[in-house]
Amino acid sequence: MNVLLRRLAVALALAWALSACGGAAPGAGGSAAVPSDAHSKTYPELVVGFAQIGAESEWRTANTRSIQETANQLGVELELSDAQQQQGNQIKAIRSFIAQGVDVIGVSPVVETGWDEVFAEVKQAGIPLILLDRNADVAADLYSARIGADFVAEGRSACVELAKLLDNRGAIVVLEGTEGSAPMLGRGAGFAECLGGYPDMRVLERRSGDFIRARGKEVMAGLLREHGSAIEGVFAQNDDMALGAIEAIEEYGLRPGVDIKIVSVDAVRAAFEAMIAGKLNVTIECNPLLGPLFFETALKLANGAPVEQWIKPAEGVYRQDTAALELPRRKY
Ligand code: GYE
Repeated sequence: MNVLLRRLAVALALAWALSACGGAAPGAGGSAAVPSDAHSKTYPELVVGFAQIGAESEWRTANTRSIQETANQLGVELELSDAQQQQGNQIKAIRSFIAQGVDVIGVSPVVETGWDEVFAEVKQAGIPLILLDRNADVAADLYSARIGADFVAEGRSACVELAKLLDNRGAIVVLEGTEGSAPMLGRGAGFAECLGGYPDMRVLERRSGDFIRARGKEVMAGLLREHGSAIEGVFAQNDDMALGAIEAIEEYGLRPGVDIKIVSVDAVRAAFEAMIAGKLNVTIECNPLLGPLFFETALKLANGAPVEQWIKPAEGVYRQDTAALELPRRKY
């Protein structure tokens, strides 16, 4: 396709996609409104590089799918790299995107620290950088925008929900996500801060399950061996680890959701199924369907238009009482 035709195709596809999925885009009611002249604008032939973390959870696979599907809908060329949970691989991918001269770079930083040098290289190359989902601990002028959840608020909500389930008292274990990652740190901080208001709720142990179901099961089995039925509540920092913990609790001979209350984060379909079965009590939503917001922001940046520095998707809290009603509506 020649360049002009391709530009037109991208503009039309964008106009179509934004009108078709605008309502479905998380946070669509928020900050990332499309300029009213979007239909008449031409867009450059866009090449976007995205350095994904890996495929550690259902959340992550839904996130990757959303990015790929939106790129297809828009006819944008997407260079997608899978870092298999290694920061070094993400840094290599970003350097190769710079060498290729892509128009916009996106990354979901596996951990918060260690990004200054490579982000400065992106800036030096004059390429806009979007942090998708996870945050990085860098100066604000090293990236153009972050699109992702408020992890601290999610941790606070989890604490409030667990306190309600336990009548404000009880012994809890925390299954933490990847050590040093933004959601692990943020959810942990929000949970701990809120727990300060509940003097009769105490954390017995915090242990990492790396956001992986099998690790969640293994860690929970170990905690049960050590503490047995003294454990009254679990805060799993994602649904996959909660699902693993549910298996461990059943194998131990206790009833998940009844003998041990469980609150987790993400709101993937399997969490709704577990709530319907009475085995999971609450899930705090963290929306992975960030593809539309990501490309909308990438197109704005490629056109030199202003964007907000932190774009937050809209999210809710789901409990057992509405799980059956919600399940058919879930998109991930
Ligand atoms: O909660 C977890 C995934 O960064 C918000 O990463 C994301 C987290 C999500 O592995 O399931």
